[in-house]
Amino acid sequence: MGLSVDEVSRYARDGYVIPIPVVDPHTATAYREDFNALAAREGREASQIGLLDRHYTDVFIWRLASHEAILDAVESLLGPDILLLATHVFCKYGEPGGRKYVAWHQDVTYWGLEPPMALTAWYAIDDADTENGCMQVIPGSHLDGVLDHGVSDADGNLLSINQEVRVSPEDVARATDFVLPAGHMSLHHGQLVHGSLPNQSSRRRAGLTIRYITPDVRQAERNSYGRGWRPVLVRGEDRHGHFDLCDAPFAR
Ligand SMILES: O=C(O)CCC(=O)C(=O)O
Repeated sequence: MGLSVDEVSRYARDGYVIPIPVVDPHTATAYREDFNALAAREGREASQIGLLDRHYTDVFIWRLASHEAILDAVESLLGPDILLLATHVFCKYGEPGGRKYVAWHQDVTYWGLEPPMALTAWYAIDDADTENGCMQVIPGSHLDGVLDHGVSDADGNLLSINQEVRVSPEDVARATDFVLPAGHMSLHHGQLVHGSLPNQSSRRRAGLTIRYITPDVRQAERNSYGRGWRPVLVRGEDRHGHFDLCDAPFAR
């Protein structure tokens, strides 16, 4: 089932939709156990922000990135032709007094895409709330276009090149917390300004970000990882051929 008309118009106005149920609690627990096993194999340091594009190797990440409930909601916003651009785990372990955070930023700024358009699904592996550092967004900021980013001057920014966009105190005051029970997701526009504060609880807060684009978007420059994207067609058709697509890594 896709999004309601009301959700689609809220996305156009605010730049996000939340909460969207994806799987039942039993399945959410199974996905969390899959993540626990992956994190145990990779170690704490790598699991924070180092698990990039693991849908190619870890079947549970592929299952989520190609999940029909997620794609139905994404289709309501992007239309029938959908490319899976990337997946990336953002995991902040519970450490009261910890400093790992995500500075205010827009997703598309350093992705080298033209037009700079993308959509992120943030799937809650663990419950995410204010205390454990859930994502925060500035509603409507996607309407301001692509913004200049600088370098963060605080320690602990988990972003790849320590980027940060300046946000006024008024905007910070009206930021919205993305509180999500495990098994649910939010969707946000690639130009929405968002970030997250340190996890001040003793509970882990892990989320899987899943990035989608439409096939008319092309790679104009390298991304912040110094390379081009290798998307997977997850729904519909690619009539543009802008990317060297990867095959689906696992059967669906
Ligand atoms: O999980 C977070 O705290 C931030 C996620 C994020 O920045 C993103 O989706 O780009």
